Amino acid sequence: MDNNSFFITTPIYYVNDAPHIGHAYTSIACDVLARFNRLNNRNTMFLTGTDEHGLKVEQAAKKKNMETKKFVDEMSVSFKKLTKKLNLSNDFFIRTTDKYHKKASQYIWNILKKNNQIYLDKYKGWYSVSDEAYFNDDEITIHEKTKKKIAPTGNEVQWVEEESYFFKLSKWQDKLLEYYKKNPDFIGPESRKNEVISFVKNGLNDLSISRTTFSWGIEVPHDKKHVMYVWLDALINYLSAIGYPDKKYKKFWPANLHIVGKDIIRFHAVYWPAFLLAAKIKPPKRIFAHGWWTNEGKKISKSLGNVIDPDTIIKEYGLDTLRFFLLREVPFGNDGNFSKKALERRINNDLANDLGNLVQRVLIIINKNLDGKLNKIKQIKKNDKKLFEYPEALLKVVEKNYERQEFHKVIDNIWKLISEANKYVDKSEPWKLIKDNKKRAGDVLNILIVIIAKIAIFLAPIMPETSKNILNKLGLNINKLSMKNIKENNFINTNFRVEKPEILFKKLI
Ligand code: ME8
Repeated sequence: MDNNSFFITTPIYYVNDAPHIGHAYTSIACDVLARFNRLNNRNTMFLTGTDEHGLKVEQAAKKKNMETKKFVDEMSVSFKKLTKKLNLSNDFFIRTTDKYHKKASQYIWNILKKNNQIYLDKYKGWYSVSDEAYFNDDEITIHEKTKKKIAPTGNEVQWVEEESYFFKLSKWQDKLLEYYKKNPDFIGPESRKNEVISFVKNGLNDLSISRTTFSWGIEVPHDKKHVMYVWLDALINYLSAIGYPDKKYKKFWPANLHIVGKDIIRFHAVYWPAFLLAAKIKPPKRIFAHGWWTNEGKKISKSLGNVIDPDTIIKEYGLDTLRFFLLREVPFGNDGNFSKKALERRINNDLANDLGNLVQRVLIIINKNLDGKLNKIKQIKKNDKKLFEYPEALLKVVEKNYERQEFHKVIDNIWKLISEANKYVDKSEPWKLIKDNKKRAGDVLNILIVIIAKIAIFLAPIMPETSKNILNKLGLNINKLSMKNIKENNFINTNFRVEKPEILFKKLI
């Protein structure tokens, strides 16, 4: 693996239904990390896509009376469209119905077979189509109202008895535990890590990895009756998308980070490393499982009719606002509640009052009193130092925050700089200085310009359009900047004249 590379992935989403705010959340988080790493000059690969096989998808197509392939083609487009609507910077979009992916999956199957990791037997047990997962007897309960048998996820299960290939997962229990110990950063956050470890400690059953009662999947090599278990097929996307089995996959493998929701941590932190170790491929470096969003306090579900369409929120409040809100409101890893009130509060306080106001008042004074002209700073005084030196220290903190996927801390820390800058404006009162000491006023304002430009660079991964907009007002372009500029001050465009700025964020009443 190239040491300077950064490979980040979202889960690939099932195409049984339209994308919603939960999918948007994971994708935005990954996008922020991809953008940050690119700005930090790392060779970045950001992958997302759609998971198109399995019974759940096949049944969804049937419900719509559509031919399955036609259905998945259409549904996949809606996820692809979402990447544009969210301004994702993904380098690739994988579909598991693509040929190269099928080939890579069969290739891995053959390796597992050759390595004596697979055997043929009969599966007898519970299966939840909604979760595409098998459950043990002791995990099943009866639903109070419907009296139906349900998995711990709340989804209905059905009894399955069929011939199936099994993966010798039980054999990997100790090796997995050893792996978690040796690689303490493999699973985040800590609470999920403990959950996974205790699950594995409880003992692992061999895993059924093929089905025979339907055909919407990747054919098992040399046994046409079977299709691969959709999770084996899906997890392999992380390899097939970067060229596996061709050696070029090594440029980005092992992946730096798989970000997933807490619902699918078991598949990523138990099954996936076991499959990989069994195939003699290195596991990814880290898996982070974030929390679950509810809508105004209620579980988001189609049957409750409270699914949040990201498109509606974007139309009402703007994309960058949504990106900001999702990552600011809830510590990454915790569950969160989506409420319009909370969103509006963030717009009014953080965006309009703090960020918007800073940019607005500084640019207006420059436009009005200095003819819009930006200038080199002539003299840094003692009182300027705290603010002037803040960004470089902030960069170190933010890098650490990003390494731990602490987006809320990243934003909180950037806002400390914004608040420091606003305090500096209040204290130095450039509107007064301009009358008494124009030279000093010029320095104060040009110091603020450097700070605002740096704030915009810090914001670029999180709010790309807002950042572009601010930089535009200063005659700068993010494509010509990087995190390196945080450490220097000579990138300001002193040939540029600042125009009377338009308001960045309007307050909502
Ligand atoms: O599980 N809150 O796909 P999926 C937060 N195809 N995140 C949410 C969410 C919510 N309410 N709802 C969904 C699959 N998500 C498999 C993955 S990967 C090899 C295969 C997000 O369409 C979250 O990231 O059910 C969750 O893990 C993912 O969508 C599940 O998407």
